[in-house]
Amino acid sequence: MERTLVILKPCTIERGLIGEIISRFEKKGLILAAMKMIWLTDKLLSEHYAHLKDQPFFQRVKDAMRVCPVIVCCWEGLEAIEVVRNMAGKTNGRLAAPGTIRGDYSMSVQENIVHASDSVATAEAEIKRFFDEDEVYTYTFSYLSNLYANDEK
Ligand code: IDP
Ligand code: MG
Repeated sequence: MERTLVILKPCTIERGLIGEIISRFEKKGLILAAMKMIWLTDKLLSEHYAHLKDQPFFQRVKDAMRVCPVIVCCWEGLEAIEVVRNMAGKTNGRLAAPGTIRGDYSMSVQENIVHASDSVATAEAEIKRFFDEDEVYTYTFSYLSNLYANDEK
């Protein structure tokens, strides 16, 4: 099983879409391993978006993530990182395919509803960045046999 980090961005909180977005991950069959609401700091965001530090929109993107508290969550499942990235869709909401989260809820490159880890290495680093070890739970679901075949688990 893999774990991946998702952030519901301020645009999602302010538009009242928390339940709808969380519900998509639940319905897909991902298991919630951790979740909390936090007000991000510029320092944490500089780390999180370090790959954008030379972009003209770096500060603007960080500021947009601090408009209000966000919800960070960790979802678990087989190949969860790729599954969640595919569910999120392309960065630009206008180009994201209908049926994806960004494709269904976003008209913007910046205000694009969710952050989702993009590789095994980033998922591991991002989960550590936002959660203490004892905030990420391991537990078994009785309905796991309905989600996966025996040889998939
Ligand atoms: P991703 O979120 O699809 O992984 P990244 O390239 O990692 O995309 O960029 C992180 C975030 O920075 C995006 O989700 C978006 O909010 C913002 N961003 C990326 N490119 C642009 C841009 O060209 N203009 C404004 N904001 C951008
Ligand atoms: Mg990214």
